[in-house]
Amino acid sequence: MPFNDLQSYIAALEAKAQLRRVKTNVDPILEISAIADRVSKMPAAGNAKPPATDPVHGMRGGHALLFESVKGSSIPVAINLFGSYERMRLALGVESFEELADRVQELVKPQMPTTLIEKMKKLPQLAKLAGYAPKVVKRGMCQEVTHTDDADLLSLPIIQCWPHDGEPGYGGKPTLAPTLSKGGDGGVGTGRYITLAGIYTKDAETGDRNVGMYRVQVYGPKLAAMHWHMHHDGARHFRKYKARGEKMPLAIVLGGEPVLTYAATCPLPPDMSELLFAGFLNDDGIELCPCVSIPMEVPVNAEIVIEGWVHPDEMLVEGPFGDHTGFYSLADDYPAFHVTAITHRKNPIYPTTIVGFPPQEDYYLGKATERIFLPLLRMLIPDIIDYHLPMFGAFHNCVFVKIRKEYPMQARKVMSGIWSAGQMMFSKMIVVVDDHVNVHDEQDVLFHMGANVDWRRDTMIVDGPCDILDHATPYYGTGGKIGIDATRKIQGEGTVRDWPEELQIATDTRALIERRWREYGF
Ligand SMILES: Cc1cc2nc3c(=O)[nH]c(=O)nc-3n(C[C@H](O)[C@H](O)[C@H](O)COP(=O)(O)O)c2cc1C
Ligand SMILES: [Mn+2]
Repeated sequence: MPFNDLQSYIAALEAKAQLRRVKTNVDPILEISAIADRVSKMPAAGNAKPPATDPVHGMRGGHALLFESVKGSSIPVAINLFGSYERMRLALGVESFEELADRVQELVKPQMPTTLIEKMKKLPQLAKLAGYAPKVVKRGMCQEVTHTDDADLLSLPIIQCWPHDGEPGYGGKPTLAPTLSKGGDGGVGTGRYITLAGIYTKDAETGDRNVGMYRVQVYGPKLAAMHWHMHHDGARHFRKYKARGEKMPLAIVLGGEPVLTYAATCPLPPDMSELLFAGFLNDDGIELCPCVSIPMEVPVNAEIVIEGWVHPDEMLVEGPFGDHTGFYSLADDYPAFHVTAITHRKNPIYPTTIVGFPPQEDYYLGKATERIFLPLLRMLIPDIIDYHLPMFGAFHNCVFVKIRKEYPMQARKVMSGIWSAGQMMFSKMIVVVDDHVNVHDEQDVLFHMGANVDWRRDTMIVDGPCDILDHATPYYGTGGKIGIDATRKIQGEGTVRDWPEELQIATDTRALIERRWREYGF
């Protein structure tokens, strides 16, 4: 069973020797992130085996860390909480991600009950689905302590991750956006970012909720900037409020059920609720309570909630920020967020993360998604047997796909499918291999790519939307992507000479040497 709140999850990590407490006083500016970066590259705590889907890199991630004494704040900081396979599985309450993939598969099975008996059999399952919806109650633990007028972002132990984070003028962008009202908090960003929060918004028309993990740059006690990418749902919600000329209520949620943190990173379709999905992962609906200063509901079991408004026409220069690409994403204009309240439970813990050169904690969040969303990807593109996002492909930079090829140019059809499948559209390089290749073995994929590809005939370069964090694209958010067909070529795929067989030891010889192996005296 997953956990009800962050602190019971942390207690479980400790019980399983997955957590290190750090009592030494540390600086939230650069020091915590440098420690976390080093630890995330160490061997994984515990002695679990690497999963078959990540045989080489599966055993990294060190320990989760709890910094008990942080300069400038009375609140402890937790980091690398999800930063290994074992911790990620524990957070989701499963032995393997495949368990959840199977449950997702069950959910998306296109079989409708036809007979009355079948319908009745399905009923409990449907009733259960309704039980996954969030439930609103009056008040929550997350509101044990409430600050409104005295709310102060700077009282939280918000970290600075990388040296140039928030540096005015770095990368050539002006410090102040022209639309910023210069009163109040000043308008110059700090290098401190909230990095592991769920951003709660509602659709202005339909009231549909969205939860997305977007970084938040701190500007002052009550001012911050919201960095949602234009392709993400937070930005979509904001555009609607802006079109109506209305301000947008928004809550930044830290902690709560660990499945919530994961759900906030999930590439769900635009109108599918992350809260419903978290309820599904949790096997029970998430309890919410009304915020104290805005029309929004937040998880009762959260550690800390920051409430406020995003005004439609007020922008701040957000960034630069050391990003998951391993490079700085440069400053740009993003909406300003005005804090109206900070609530928290008694004795909260502040969860955070850093991103950068892999592996980091986000790798394991991504790997959970790779596995759990395979049934959904296969529903869209049934040709796909399996896929793999290699650690050093840094998410969308590189995707390996395995298909059972049945007709010419099928690999290209699959590439086009991936480039139109939700956030998979950002895939910058897709390598398609045949079904006898182990797609999780990067050497096997490299071997077949090297051997089977004619670079003129077997590649497809297209233009399209790209990750806005990609600094190599010629334009912001758009650029070129490559598909590489590393499958065996057949008639109808351009000029194909006689294609030879791949080497294989004869079955009877294999059996013979197996039998006689000890005789050879090795
Ligand atoms: C650690 C981490 C940090 C992230 N930071 C951002 C961010 O600053 N802005 C953003 O738009 N997406 C960010 N993402 C990716 C989104 O959370 C992810 O794409 C999610 O699916 C978006 O949800 P949405 O489709 O509801 O918008 C981050 C993901 C992780 C794991
Ligand atoms: Mn969403």
